[in-house]
Amino acid sequence: MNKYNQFLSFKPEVKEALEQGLPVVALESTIISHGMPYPENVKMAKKVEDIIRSEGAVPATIAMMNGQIKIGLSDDDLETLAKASDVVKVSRRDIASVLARKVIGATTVASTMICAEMAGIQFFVTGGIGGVHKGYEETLDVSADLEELANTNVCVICAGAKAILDLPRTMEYLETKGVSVVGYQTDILPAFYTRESDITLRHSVSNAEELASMVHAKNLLELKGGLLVVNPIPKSDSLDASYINEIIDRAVAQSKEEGILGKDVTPYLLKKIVEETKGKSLEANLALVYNNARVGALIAKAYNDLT
Ligand code: PSU
Ligand code: MN
Repeated sequence: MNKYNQFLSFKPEVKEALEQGLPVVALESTIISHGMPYPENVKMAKKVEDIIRSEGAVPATIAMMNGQIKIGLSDDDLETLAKASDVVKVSRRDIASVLARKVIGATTVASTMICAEMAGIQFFVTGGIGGVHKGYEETLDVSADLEELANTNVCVICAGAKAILDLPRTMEYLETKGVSVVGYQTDILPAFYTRESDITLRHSVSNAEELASMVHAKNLLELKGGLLVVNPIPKSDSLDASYINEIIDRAVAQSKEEGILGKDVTPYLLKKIVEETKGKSLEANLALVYNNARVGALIAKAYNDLT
């Protein structure tokens, strides 16, 4: 299909959709392997794909196996990613090593964007992105997701970034890098478990068609980089802000005490928060991913209708 072919292995459903010019939505796999516990993770992965199909688009969950970048996974692949304990969390810097060593890799937002672009997929649905971590002055912990949004032309649909991150600094970073952050039916940056943060957005759309025409303009102008759509968690599934933020602050403090560093920080915090909320955060996480899947499929379809 293209020059990356040697490393890309397409699921037939995805290959046909791309060849026929049908709307395709990419999905990441770190959320499966490192973002949620088993078996909720595999249930989530399948349901997200079903939602995308039922909205008239084709899902392509991305991961690395046997030296190949898989664009679209079988049920067995999803089960492996959900269960295996030795899955590598793959960001940009890990891609070449994981492919060369032929080990199993789960892709983050950053690496899923890279692979989606290689595969010719423009839209990508996830839960939340990585960003500037709290206390970054000490650690320099800034997710590679932000740099990827600056450079790679994929539209990412998420529910904002959760308060494990420093949201104002995350937004400053995106502003510096020229990334449009667009509220889907909101003027306020959603904070993952909650519908609102303290941050007002510069751009918002009221429907998928408006968003699709933004992506269209950006593509015609060949403006480099991604576009971040932030879609608030449904009201009925959102958590109380003071309740969840207190738990998050404790988890962050504990991660510092335990000296958690590098790529282990985000999975550590996600796990701690699920434990501390006795699964309530997981329920919210599932609900927002499903909501993003629906909106992502609508946007991919609207873009297709436009081009
Ligand atoms: N935020 C979530 N859930 C997740 C992640 C982030 O609410 O599962 C995952 C995504 O794969 C994201 C990655 O790309 O964590 C960011 O990790 P890091 O902070 O190490 O870049
Ligand atoms: Mn980091």
